[in-house]
Amino acid sequence: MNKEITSILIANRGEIAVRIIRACHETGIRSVVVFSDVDRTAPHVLFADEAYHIGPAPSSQSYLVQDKLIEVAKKANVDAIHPGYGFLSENPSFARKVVEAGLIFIGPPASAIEKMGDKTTARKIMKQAGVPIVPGTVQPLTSVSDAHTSAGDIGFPLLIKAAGGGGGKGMRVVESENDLQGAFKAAQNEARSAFGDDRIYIEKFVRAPKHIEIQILADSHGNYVHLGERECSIQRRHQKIIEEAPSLAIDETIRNKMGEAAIKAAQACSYINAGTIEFLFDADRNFYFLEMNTRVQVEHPVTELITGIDIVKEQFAIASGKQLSFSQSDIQRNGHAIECRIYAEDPLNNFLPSIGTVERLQGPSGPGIREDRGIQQGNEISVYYDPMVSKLLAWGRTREEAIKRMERALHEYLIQGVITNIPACINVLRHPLFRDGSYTTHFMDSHFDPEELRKPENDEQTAVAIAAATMLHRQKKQPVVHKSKPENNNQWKYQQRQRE
Ligand code: MV4
Repeated sequence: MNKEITSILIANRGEIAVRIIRACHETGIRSVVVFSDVDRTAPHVLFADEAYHIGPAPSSQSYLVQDKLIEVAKKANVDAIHPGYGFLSENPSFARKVVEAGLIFIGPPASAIEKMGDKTTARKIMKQAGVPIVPGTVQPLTSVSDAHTSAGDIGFPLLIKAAGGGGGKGMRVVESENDLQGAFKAAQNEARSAFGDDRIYIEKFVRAPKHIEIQILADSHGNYVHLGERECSIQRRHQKIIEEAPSLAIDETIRNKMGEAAIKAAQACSYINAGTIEFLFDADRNFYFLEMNTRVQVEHPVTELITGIDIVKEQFAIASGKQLSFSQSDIQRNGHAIECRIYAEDPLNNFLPSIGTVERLQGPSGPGIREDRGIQQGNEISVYYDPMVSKLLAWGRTREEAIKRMERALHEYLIQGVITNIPACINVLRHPLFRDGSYTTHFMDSHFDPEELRKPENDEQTAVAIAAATMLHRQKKQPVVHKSKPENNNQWKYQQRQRE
């Protein structure tokens, strides 16, 4: 059953490629990467043992071309392919092709990806397995009259979702019977053009939920463990911004219940490898299965920091047929971890990506700080890929300590050439609803005002820290000039000036 892995092709780019390379190098595995035209000088190319050019910048001609990736895997004579997240990571045909080519896919079986990719199939499986799902239909609806019948059972408000979708695309809230027919037709059309699949279903609409997810690991010998929750309610348009663990809303009793439900969910689809079960968590502390992510997630380091488990190394071990080296009772959670995703985007321009060259980049470090980053000074933030620059993580013995460290690290962060959401992250961390843990998925829309970022007096600490950081790098060229008032009294303005 053991199939030794001595080399891996990483079918990805950016920070996750670097993350996987690091795990390779800690385990003596040869790391092979691929790169597009614009990624020639990207860190994943520089860090890997070998790198192969696979095509032009658009992912459709490079990182998404399945046959090219398998061809490189053969040429480089690797044992396995790690897909990372995004790109081909949740494409069951790719997982199948990899296996048919005689390679190990470092991820779940194609059948599990396929089942969980279809949202009504996933609901049906979870219902049968006794995992709580949001009240609603488990079959796609075929007609408006079907929808009326189901709506009668479920009640309003309800949410229309696309069976072939996920990630929030094609969802529609329906407040009353009058709106049902129109919403049904519109959702059907939207789903057809977005996914080429017009099957839709309905669920009871849960107002202002929290997003809580459980990390699981499953080996090929039938052992399952959960690593507890991450709370990911701070998001905008289904793009997560801040994640933390543990969640203030989850006590040990609920954690155990959700953990058991997550394991049942994984068992129900014969899952193997690392996976995440997403739940909605409502004001009455009910939890409902939402989706299963059949890949390593962006925010996996939050769990690594509080458990000490290296999730990527576990993925390698599982894929090579080893048993999990620990059981549920061995897993301990220690302290608190927070992740801020640093995006090159402009909160004052509707969060649009800030495209350009990263002229200067110096990440923070120091006690309790981890930064997973896939770009370096001189690289471009381009229109071709996700504008995430970096994942900044802070660990503390308490939540307070983790927050303080994160704020300190955000202040240390020096980046010039593109505008980032760093000031926005600082503002969220300081918000009373973040501090007391009562925030929900509505937080960014209801309580975050980008205009606040324009107020210099709002951000005295940022101003001081930025002035200090500016001086630090000026020291290289000229003596430090001490000023009683910082010259750049607002990080956003500072970033603006750098770009002009
Ligand atoms: C919901 C919901 C409320 N009620 N389903 C959004 C993404 C997709 N995975 C499912 N989503 C939601 N489903 C019911 N029945 C609210 C959301 C939702 C959400 C969920 C998780 C994280 C952030 C969110 C932001 C808005 C809406």
